[in-house]
Amino acid sequence: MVFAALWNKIKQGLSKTRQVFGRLASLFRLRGKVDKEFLAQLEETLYLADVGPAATKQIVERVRQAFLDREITEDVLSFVKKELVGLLNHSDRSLHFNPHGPTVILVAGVNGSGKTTSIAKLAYWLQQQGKKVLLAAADTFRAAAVEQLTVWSQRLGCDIVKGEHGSDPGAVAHNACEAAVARGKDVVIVDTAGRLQTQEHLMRQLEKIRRVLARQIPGAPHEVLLVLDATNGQNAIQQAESFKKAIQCTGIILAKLDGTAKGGAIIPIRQKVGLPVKFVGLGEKLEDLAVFDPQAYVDALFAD
Ligand SMILES: Nc1nc2c(ncn2[C@@H]2O[C@H](COP(=O)(O)OP(=O)(O)OP(=O)(O)O)[C@@H](O)[C@H]2O)c(=O)[nH]1
Ligand SMILES: [Mg+2]
Repeated sequence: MVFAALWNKIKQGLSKTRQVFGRLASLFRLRGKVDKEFLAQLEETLYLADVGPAATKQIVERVRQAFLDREITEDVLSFVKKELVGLLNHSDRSLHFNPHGPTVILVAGVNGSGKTTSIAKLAYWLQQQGKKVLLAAADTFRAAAVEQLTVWSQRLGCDIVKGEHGSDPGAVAHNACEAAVARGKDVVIVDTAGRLQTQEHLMRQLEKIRRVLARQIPGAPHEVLLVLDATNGQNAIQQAESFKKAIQCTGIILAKLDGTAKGGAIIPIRQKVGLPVKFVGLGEKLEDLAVFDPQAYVDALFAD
């Protein structure tokens, strides 16, 4: 996507969160000084945006130390932006590709977090880069789940491997890898059934799918992406912590950012969980996925 179009999409997708951060921008304009009152308002705004207690405290403290009793200049805003970008940076944000054969991406998350839709969007994004994608419908738990992914595969014009309703998801994963190798595909994306991190047997099932993939293709899964629903705000953090422990996730897709003012939650997700956010979901259409870029994200939060 051209940069201007992507920029507009991020801005538009973040419109609810931007309303909260817009208050910060007017706060900078209205108050003449960084004083106690200013710091209290800064704290409240960051809190409202779901930036979380730890990061909020850290930012307020840094601003206090750097600017207390000083006139408000553009510097305060750029200082806060720089702090936010710093909190979001992660050296490992790019997608890991397998240089020797198909890249396997396993996708997991709680029920309804946006996995299947994000998979379709990710497949589209990869296709735009000339990659040949194969989808694996390993959510055999619900018949409708296979249908949903099938409809997406038809729209995308890509292959799909599926199993009978109720069949073993590991077998679907196995067949998908075989098909991808035989047909010379570049990327296999494996959809899985939604599960709660507390459902141990279902978490073990994910672990099994993972082992099947590893046996089929060296180094697989090359990515284990956890899809989080941004509207869950702080609750998403607990999910991320448990999933990370159970299935060694490599990154996060933060979906549904367009539907929430809790876009600031991306900061504690990064800070507390320590997993990089690799993509953000900004709507329900195929084009509504963006590679996560901390600078663009923070700029968009404060954009008019
Ligand atoms: N607004 C918006 N809606 C989204 C986004 N991603 C997913 N959705 C919607 O969220 C709902 C659930 O999405 P799915 O992709 O089916 O979620 P899932 O995690 O696969 O659900 P299960 O397979 O039932 O666990 C659907 O109505 C999607 O259209 C997004 O980025 N923005
Ligand atoms: Mg699904």
